[in-house]
Amino acid sequence: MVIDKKYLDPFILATERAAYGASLFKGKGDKIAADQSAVDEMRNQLNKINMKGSIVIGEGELDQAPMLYIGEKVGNKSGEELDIAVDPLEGTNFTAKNLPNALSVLAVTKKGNLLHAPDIYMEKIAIGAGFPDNLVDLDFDVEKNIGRLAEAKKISPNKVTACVLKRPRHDQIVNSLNSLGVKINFITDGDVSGVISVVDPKSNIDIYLGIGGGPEGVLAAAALSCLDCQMQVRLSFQNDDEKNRCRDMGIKDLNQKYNINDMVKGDVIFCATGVTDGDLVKGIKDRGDSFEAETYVLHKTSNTNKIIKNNIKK
Ligand code: VTB
Repeated sequence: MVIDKKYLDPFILATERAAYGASLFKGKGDKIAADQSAVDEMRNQLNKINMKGSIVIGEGELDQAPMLYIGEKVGNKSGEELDIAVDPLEGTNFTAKNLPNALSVLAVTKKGNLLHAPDIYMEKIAIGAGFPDNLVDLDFDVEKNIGRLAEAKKISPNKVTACVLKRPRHDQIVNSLNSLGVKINFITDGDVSGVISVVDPKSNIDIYLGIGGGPEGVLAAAALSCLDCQMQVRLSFQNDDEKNRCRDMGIKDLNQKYNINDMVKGDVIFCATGVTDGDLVKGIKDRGDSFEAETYVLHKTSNTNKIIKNNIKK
């Protein structure tokens, strides 16, 4: 089941507009206002699209988020039934402090084809394309994963580069990587682009490891599913309330490991527009009556994999 290519432009415009909305708050120290502006712009554009769309990953559940909440219907109620995962502003801190790598991100599948990930933490491991299946696994220790990856790449473990979100919860992973001599590229936020960096030839990153947001995990999986990469995740619970919420959502096995095909089925569109300049794409440039936006676009069935630069009327 293919998503018609005609959907590419209107979805690209949704992340372009959201990135523009967020960019108005660059460096202003107000991450909530930046996020709200991105949400408003994205929602406005999504509602113009000829589709029966459903937000499956969004700003939160209805009681926490009045807009782009999980379950919200978007689109003009004609056309294809689509499921949409959105992160209108991935990197609210980056935007508020005018730091690199803030993005506006979305992914689209046919109805029923995207994992409804709860907004809790998720363990993640990801590697690039062209490796034997199941080379790395969340149940292997760091030594084993790095050893198997190094062997497949025909390099020694101390030539491997890993990307890790800088958080105390990753101390043990970091100690293991240090003792193997692995080079670590720390990020302070933004693990959607962190995970995608395993496939970016400019980044030299071989593996992504660590715990980050669940919704961000599914968005990254949508991108990697277009690129033949490997990723495995598992929900990571902080308390019983989170476990109960997941049971209520219909998740039976709380310890399940999900591979890309368990998270994203069939055709998928992925768009990420830069808010601030970043590793993946450049940020929004204000040109007076218009703005310039750079977007990383993937569409599995049309083999679209490109960076698009557009000039858009404000
Ligand atoms: C994670 C990560 C995101 O925020 O959700 C992180 O996936 C929050 O983690 O990419 P902490 O609770 O440890 O701060 C991001 O970095 C940005 O939204």
